[in-house]
Amino acid sequence: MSDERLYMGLDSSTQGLKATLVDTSLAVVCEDAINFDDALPEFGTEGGVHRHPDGLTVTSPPLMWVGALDILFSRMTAKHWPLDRVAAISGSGQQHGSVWWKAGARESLAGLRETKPMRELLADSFALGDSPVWMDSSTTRQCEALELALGGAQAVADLTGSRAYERFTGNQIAKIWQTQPDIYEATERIALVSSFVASLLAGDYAPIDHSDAAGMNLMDFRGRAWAPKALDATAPALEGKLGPLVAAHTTIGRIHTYYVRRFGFDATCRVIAFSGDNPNSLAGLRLAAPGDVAISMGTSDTLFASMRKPSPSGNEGHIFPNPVDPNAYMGMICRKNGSLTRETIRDRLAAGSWDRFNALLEQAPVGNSGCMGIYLDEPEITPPILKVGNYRYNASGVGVGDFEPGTEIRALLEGQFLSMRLHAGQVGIEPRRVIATGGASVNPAILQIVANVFGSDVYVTERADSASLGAACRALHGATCADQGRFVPFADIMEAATPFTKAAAAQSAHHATYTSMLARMDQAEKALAAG
Ligand code: ADP
Ligand code: XUL
Repeated sequence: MSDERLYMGLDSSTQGLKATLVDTSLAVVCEDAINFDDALPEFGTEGGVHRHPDGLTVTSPPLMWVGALDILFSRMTAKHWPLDRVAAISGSGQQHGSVWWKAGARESLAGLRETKPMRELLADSFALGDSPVWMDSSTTRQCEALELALGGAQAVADLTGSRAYERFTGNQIAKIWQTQPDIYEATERIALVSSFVASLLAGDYAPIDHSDAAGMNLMDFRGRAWAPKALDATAPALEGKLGPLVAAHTTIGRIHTYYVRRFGFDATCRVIAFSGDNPNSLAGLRLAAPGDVAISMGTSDTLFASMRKPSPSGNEGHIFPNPVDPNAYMGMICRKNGSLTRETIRDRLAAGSWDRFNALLEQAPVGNSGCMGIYLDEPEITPPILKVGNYRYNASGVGVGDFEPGTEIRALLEGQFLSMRLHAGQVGIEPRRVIATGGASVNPAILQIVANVFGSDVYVTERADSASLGAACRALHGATCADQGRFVPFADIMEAATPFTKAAAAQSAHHATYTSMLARMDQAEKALAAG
């Protein structure tokens, strides 16, 4: 039996909880995942969330995330994962979601007893039973107020890295303070999903890391400190409820004895600060070279790249501190209508089969003979279009009611990635090489469209789960920094990682077809955004 040290990454995402265990050469030793809807049906979520009747509010119960951790760790011991060899754990959480710990929760965390599931021990620890998550778009009023208080959208972006966005945690906090002040008062600590899961492992409130904190509209993203002006414009006495900020490679504590006694972890196992799913994916995909761009197709579709000189925009896109390089940043755009919107059309036209979906796609030619579509099941983030609906345009740009199945599927996919290219360009991201990840990155037909729309070859990693893999790599990075008592460059850690595989090559004629469609997509989106 080897006694080599292992490193664990957890990813508490929108739809499920995943775990990846790697060795020091970053080879995956074990992995597992559970889906919230299937494993914890008693919480009544769909796609991991509760959608409220207003069409804007979207929440998830934090106790479900706790229950998922109970189940996943129990499965690890049942499958004999070598948990006693885990030297460090880090993790990833869907960004922006907040967890509202009630006064007294800190004692419950510290006093976790291994005789019971965590879910029972923490059942009474939340001031808010249903947490706002990133899909929520109900805080337009609070966003307007923040921009007014700070001197406009560009001023908010210059300070925090993004203009005010509905899902960003500060605006969600402002809404709770204004509409449910008793809940705000009863709250001792507001965590992000990432720092929340870290708290469960460390048995104490965990600090928020700089990268995920940049998704709150509350931090000075260059100074990496809470911005007093933004805090004051959000809610009273907020800093005390947010706690400290740390760099993502920081050791925040050792694993709580609960996990040692119940699941067999070693008592010296470090907990490294958790971060958001997109920052973790950036780490897992080791994006460092200029022009290396990741497209993550999970519940949301995101596009991001590492950057040295950030130029935050008052119109769109986000800048976060880079989670593995204290001197760098990451630029990102996020589309809400990603995998779930593809699933809606797959279920309607292809009886739930991705193979059938891909076969129908091939019935329509590249460029779709000029037909285009914008499909919004949810209010969109990029571009900001709050009115949901399916918008179809014929080759002359005239709106039409429906398309043949093949044309419909092609219009959906081409529209999603044309839009992504358009907005990536607007925040100064120009891909030379695309690395694809997330659930939909296993689909070769989707990857071919991505390659042709962007005119870049598309690469994939061995596994589509870059967030939990990235978290495992960050666990190794954080532990190495702590052991050596200095910041070790992340590239040194990642030297052992397997190279990417080319999965789709760009075809220049098709790329030209897509380039010629961009202006029409821009026009159509602007018309919808203007209402
Ligand atoms: P998240 O991390 O946001 O929970 P994942 O990265 O796990 O999401 O991606 C889940 C999504 O992957 C599902 O919603 C599903 O639509 C999509 N997916 C899985 N397999 C395929 C496929 N073959 N083609 C397209 N999409 C797929
Ligand atoms: C990013 C965003 C989503 C979530 C869930 O800003 O809102 O990508 O992180 O994946």
